[in-house]
Amino acid sequence: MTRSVLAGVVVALLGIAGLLRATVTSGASGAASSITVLDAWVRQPVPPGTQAAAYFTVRNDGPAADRLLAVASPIGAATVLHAVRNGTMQEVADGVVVPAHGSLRFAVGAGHVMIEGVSRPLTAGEVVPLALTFERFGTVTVDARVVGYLDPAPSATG
Ligand SMILES: [Cu+2]
Repeated sequence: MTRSVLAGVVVALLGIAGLLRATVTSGASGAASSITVLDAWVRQPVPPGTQAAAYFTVRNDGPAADRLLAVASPIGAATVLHAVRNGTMQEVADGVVVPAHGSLRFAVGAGHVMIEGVSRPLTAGEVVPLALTFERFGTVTVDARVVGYLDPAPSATG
């Protein structure tokens, strides 16, 4: 094979690779989000409390923004998304945006999920399910670890 033919083959292969990449990109640009939920944990209520706060990080590897609409858990009667502004908890009515190729962090002193009416004692170290519903991506269920009310927040999310 001569040098120029080889170069032509390489150019052709690069061209095919470019086409494949373009195809994948256009397939995904039907405004998809790609959601992963990481480092979920729940603060054990201070006895005899029935309110627990849940924290996690949401990563969106997709080309479209998404919105966290609601979080549900069988341990509580109801849940509310809370933001913290000027040191005060405020209910978030219309969800929280997760940017395209970005992340959203619910951390101590910032956003969290308030689980109201926790129906049984939670034990530090146990795992409870959280179901996060996103506008585009649908529902993702994750295991959240219960952290004792006197224990430090996990460093990844604290
Ligand atoms: Cu709150």
